Amino acid sequence: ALIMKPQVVFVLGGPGAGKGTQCTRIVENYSYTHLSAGDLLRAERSREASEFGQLIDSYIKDGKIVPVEITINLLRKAMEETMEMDEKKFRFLIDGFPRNEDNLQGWTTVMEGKANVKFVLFFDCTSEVCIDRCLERGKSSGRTDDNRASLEKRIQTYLQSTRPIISLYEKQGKVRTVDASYGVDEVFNNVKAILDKEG
Ligand code: UP5
Ligand code: MG
Repeated sequence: ALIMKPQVVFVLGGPGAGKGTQCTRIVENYSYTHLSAGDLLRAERSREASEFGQLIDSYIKDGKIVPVEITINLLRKAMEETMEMDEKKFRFLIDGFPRNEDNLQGWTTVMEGKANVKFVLFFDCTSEVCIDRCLERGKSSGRTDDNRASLEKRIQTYLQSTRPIISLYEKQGKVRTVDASYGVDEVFNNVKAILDKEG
């Protein structure tokens, strides 16, 4: 069978900006497969035989970014498995990645030429909105990083390491920004306008 080159949209934004929520909505309405780097890392953390469980656990609690060798392998495997099961599934939302220089370098090393990054979908809102949403979710999420101490570190990591990556793509004209501070439906309307225009 003819294997299509994966078409990728990177989905970025602060912790709790609504990346996962909006990706779910996109998948319901467009032919994309949602891969959350954070979800893949959490799944790997809980895999009994994983050699990285403890490392991932401590990085996530500390709001630090896991070494890319681990993340890129999880992403690559997930993309390959998706495309092996259904060759029509070659369009991916990669949610929460790349978050820093190390991530970007790892992506380039492993995926350059093998996948096409169409654009970055950037969910933009203030740190206050991010913190409020994560603390609210923390009442029931069971996530080890939805507490004030971890959140402060996640926000810092986002501002120091992830924003510069978004700026880098901005200079290449590759960022589509959505104001993420509105309600879920309103945000999704703006997402739709972008996807209807760009696929
Ligand atoms: N909510 C969503 N949209 C809303 C709206 N418009 N109005 C009101 N409420 C809204 O949403 C968060 C909460 O807000 C939910 O309760 C939702 O109902 C509500 P969600 O859609 O989950 O937001 P999201 O942006 O996905 O938030 P998340 O917490 O997942 O973002 P993070 O980027 O912090 O988390 P992620 O899982 O990507 O990463 C976690 C950690 O993993 C990182 O800190 C890092 O340690 C590690 N990691 C890596 O090391 N490398 C990676 O590549 C990826 C992750
Ligand atoms: Mg998420």
